[in-house]
Formats: sequence, C-alpha cells, structure tokens
Amino acid sequence: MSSDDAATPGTGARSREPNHGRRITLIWFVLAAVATPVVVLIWGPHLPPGDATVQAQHQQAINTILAGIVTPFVLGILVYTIYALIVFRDRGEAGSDGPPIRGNRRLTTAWLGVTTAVVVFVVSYGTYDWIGPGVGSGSGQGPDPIARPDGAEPFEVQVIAQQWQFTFRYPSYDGLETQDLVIPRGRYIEFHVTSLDVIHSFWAVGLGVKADAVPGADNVVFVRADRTGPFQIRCAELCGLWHGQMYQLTARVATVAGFDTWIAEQKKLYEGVTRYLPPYAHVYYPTPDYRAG
Ligand SMILES: [Cu+2]
Repeated sequence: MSSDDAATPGTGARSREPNHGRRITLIWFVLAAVATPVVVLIWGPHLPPGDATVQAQHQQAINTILAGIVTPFVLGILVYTIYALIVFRDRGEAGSDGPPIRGNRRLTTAWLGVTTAVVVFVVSYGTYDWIGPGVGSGSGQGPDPIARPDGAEPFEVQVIAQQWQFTFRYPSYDGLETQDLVIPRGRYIEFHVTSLDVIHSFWAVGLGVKADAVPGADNVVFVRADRTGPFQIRCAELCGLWHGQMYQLTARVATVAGFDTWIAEQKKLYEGVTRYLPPYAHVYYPTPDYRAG
C-alpha cells in the first residue's frame, strides 16, 4: 500500500489497492525471461567441470539445467523480497502493512506443486543420465558398477591413496606403479580407487571424476577423455595433517602414441623397484601377508 492511501484497511481502501500479485509476477516474468537464457546459453558452457571428458560433459549439462531451473526461483524470491521491502514497509501509519500471504491457498498450492515437480524432475533426470545412456559414471560405484560404458573393453588404471599422495598402477604393464597419472585419449578408463591407510577421495577435477578411496575397498569409476591436456588431482576428503598438500598438477591426457612413449619411460625409470611391489590386486593390506589380500 502506498503512503498516500494509508487509510485503515477496509472495503474502500482495498478497492484502491493495486494488484500486487500481478505486479510482482510481471516484474518477475520479464527478469526471468531475460536472465534464464543468459544463464543457460552464456554461463552454461563455462560451468565446471568443463567438457574434457564424456562424463564431464554430462555433469556440465546437468549443472546447466540446474542453474537454468534455479534462476527463476532465485529471481522470484529476490523480486518478492525487494518489492515487499519497498512497497510493504511499515511507514509508522496505522494499517500501512501489506496484504498477508499466510493462508493464501492458491499461492501455497502453486509453490508446493511447482517445487515438487522440479524435485521429481531433477531426481528422475539425474538417475536416467547416470544409468541410461551407457557412458558409465564419473563417480565411484563400488566394486560392482551398475552404470557401465557401452562398447570396447576399458583400460584399467589403479589409483592408490595414502597419507599424503596418490600413486597409480597399470596392471596391463606388469603392475607398474607410477607417481604421475597419464591416460590415453579416446579410450574408456576404468579407475580402481583404493587406499592404504585412511579415507581419501580421488578427485580428478577436469575429468569430472570423484571417487572415495577407502582402505580395503575397490571403488570403480569410468571416464573417457576426448581431449589431450593437463588436469589436476586433489584429495577431496579431509585425511589428516597434510590433506591440503595432497594434490597433483602434472596429470594429463595424452595421445595413444604419447601414452606409449610415457609408459615406456616409466617402465625404465621404475625398473629397479617394480619387482619388489606386491602383486597387482584391487586392495592391499599393510600386513606381512599382504599377498593374501
Ligand atoms: Cu587424502
């Protein structure tokens, strides 16, 4: 109610009251119609985790959809709040308060209906995208994954976390263990993530991969990189004093030829120690009879 018609609420005053609901809806609609396409089309392609892998592309699409859905809601809340602050503020005059929304059945039903529909859509789409298109998943699925990529045999690489670094084993290269992670482009990688001590989390940011590294557990995650280039690895689970130092900036996706060259160099580099490693297994135990694990 504006200050010039601060009469005591009554039939006469109400008839002069503008239709606030219609005004708020109009302002909201115009803003949402402009902002939502901007968010989806301009901001969306820059959202994390980027588009370097199939899994990252799917995650970026989901992040774009979520941002597109949330934009009208955020604007609705902001428009209502700012409108209320300006128009409905108490000016110290009797009856200058705005009309109450409590008890407004149409508004509460519409709000509950729309928010329920959004949640059901998000859950359904997320579940479909995870299991449906046969691309695997960027998150750990335990030892027996239900979302597997279609097509060719994946290339197995093991990720071993320990306080406070990651190392990597390549079972198809005699269980070679390396300090750096390099994966070939265009091939499905089947990461097997495990830990030797406490719970860590293997987060290959640009790959769209995040999987818990749990001692005694084999956590499988699939990814296929479409582009060569570097990516970062971070531990995403507070794992002790030097957790903050548990990152690697030198991981990269290489061409198949580049990968072959790198792995040949690594074999040579670790020639002297590889034979002292325990045999390749999906979990390891720090006991004298680790071979049983
Ligand atoms: Cu850690």
